[in-house]
Amino acid sequence: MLQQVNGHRSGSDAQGGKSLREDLQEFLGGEALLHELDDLTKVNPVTLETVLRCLQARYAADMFYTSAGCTLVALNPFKPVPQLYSPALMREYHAAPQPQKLRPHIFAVGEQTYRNVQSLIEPVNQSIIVSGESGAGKTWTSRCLMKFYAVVAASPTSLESHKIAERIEQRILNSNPVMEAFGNACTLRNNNSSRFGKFIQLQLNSAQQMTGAAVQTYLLEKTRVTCQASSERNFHIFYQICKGASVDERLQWHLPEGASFSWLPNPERTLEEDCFQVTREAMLHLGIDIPTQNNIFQVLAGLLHLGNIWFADSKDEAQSCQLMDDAKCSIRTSASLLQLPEDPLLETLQIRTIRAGRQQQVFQKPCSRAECDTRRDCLAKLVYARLFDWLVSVINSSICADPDSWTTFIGLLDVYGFESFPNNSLEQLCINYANEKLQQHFVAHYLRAQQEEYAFEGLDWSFVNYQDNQACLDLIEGSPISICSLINEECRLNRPSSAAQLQTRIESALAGSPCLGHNKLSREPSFIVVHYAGPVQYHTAGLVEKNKDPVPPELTRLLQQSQDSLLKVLFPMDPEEKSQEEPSGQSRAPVLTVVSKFKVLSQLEACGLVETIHISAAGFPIRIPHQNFVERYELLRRLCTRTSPGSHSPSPDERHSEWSPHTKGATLQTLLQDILHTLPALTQAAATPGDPAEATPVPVHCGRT
Ligand code: AOV
Ligand code: MG
Repeated sequence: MLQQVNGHRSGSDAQGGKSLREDLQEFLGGEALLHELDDLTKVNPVTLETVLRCLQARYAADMFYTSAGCTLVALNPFKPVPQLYSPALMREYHAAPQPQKLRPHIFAVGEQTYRNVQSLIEPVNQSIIVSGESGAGKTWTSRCLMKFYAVVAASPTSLESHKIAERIEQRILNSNPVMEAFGNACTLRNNNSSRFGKFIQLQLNSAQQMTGAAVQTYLLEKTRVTCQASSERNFHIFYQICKGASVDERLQWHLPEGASFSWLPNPERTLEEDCFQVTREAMLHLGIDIPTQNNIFQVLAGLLHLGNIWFADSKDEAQSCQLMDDAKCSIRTSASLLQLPEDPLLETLQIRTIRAGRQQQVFQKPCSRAECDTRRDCLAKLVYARLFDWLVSVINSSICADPDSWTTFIGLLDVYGFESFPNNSLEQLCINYANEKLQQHFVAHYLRAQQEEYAFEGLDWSFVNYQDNQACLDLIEGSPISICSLINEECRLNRPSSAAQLQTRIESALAGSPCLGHNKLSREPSFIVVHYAGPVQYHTAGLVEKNKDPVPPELTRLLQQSQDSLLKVLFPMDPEEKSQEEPSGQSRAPVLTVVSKFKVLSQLEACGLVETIHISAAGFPIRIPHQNFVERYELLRRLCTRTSPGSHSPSPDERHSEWSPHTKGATLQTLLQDILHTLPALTQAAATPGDPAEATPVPVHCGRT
């Protein structure tokens, strides 16, 4: 361990002038073996170019995992590599005395995390954050980790509930196809792109067996239900129903073969028929019985028909917009599938109710065609978002453990990756903001904290510069003025303001931010945020309206009238129900055209990978809290004190100061050196135990954390 630290230090400090080729040839004996370099902290010098070349060589040699200090770099193979994920390999990593000494692999991270939970001193909850751009392989990786824990942390007992006896870990795995069917979609970047963030807590008992799990989701991109960018698709589940339903089900849900739905673009492609069965079986295993499933699919079919309702412009403002001829059948079918009365459904879409004056008098105003469309979309998004949340709660109740049955957990975080399209809106701002926060967490907890720790402990350390994204976060969320606060203020003021005005406000109020750019070439009102992963241009048109996410109360009231048993659960009767209860983030999805591909190079920059490698290579691999260190090595110290004649037994005060974390140069490294130096003496002491009162205390020190 100690040699490793020393080796890393000299490796990265010393020979900065040599080329990677020379250096690697020295290290490996030839360029041909570049791919053998499985730890990026061994690359010398560490630059974007050298790291990239090493990763490229490994990728070409089908080596998809590479260590980078405390992190693991996973490259997406974009092809099946089943041998890389076999249960036999999982067991190999699990059984290895030092899994980190095996080839870098997600299982090594999984196993180390699993061991960290049950550390020698006290159990500590652990979380694994999978980060990367959209399509990088985050969801795949977190699925792999779940499968890994299902094997290595399997509980010996079966559970008997929902009339299905099965292992809890199997049920936890079953949550994946269900959540992905309802929450993932095909985008320009990824055929199975997560359109929500997910944190799953795998709960372990004191024997480190998985007894249950809890899922938390973040900000589903519900706008996708009603609007998909060109070449993108709606959520998978809609296609699965349309392609996988049986003849009877088609009749029941009014989904004849070849029917076309405006909310279902690009239906040709993929094997959704098979997926439907997988989704249904997984739902069944989670306790969602066939009638409930059918109810869900019937409601979703109702939404698809709702999407085929179109209005014609009204010639007279005082008159409601009328339905287009071919939409009449759609509204009837939709009303019947959603078990809603047809006339009130149509009226709710056509007529706005306004309450005004002190008495809150009710006025009715016919909506314009655009307003009718917005209300129709709003209705669908409202139903889908509630259905998704309800599904998550059902999944949670199916996989949750008895609170007394678990003591620790391993958390897995899988969010949507960083996105930049030609036209970015509130959705991308939220997604990229989430990624910016994650990056800050990493910067704060690894890059910054570790270096500050070294400085605090008086180590000889030259600070490694890293890209701190605090300025970008200040721009987005800071106080008192930021992009979010300005958009929120516009929502609060509820005044008509144009996209150009919002752009001007943002640009003048936040002009001092180094992360705010302005694209002078763009004709559309927009602003640019220079994210850690690259600049993104956000269009201001519709931003405020999207952020408001207004849900007309009439829509909720209408859905409360449904006779459908699922909708009754999703929209319970509640006279107090407020109209503005929905979380913000709803919007018409931006019209996306071509996505610029990110290069591998920019991904490395985006991850702060090079800085991570620098700090890891030069840093210390093990950090133990002071108190834990004292407890763990106290025995060693006592043995040491026996070795030197003339020493005395230290008082508690003396003992504390000997172990003080604030001693200059107090590092684990020096401590271990001291211990190693005393080993011969220790052996001697063990052979001829002397009077502790005669021993001199060995000057050992320890790191604070
Ligand atoms: P993401 O989660 O990072 O994107 P995914 O995990 O969905 O990306 O991966 C995208 C696709 O790459 C998967 O559907 C697989 O086809 C393929 N893939 C990824 N990792 C592997 C692997 N280890 N082996 C084989 N194929 C793989 V996003 O959810 O878009 O941010 O919002
Ligand atoms: Mg994903």
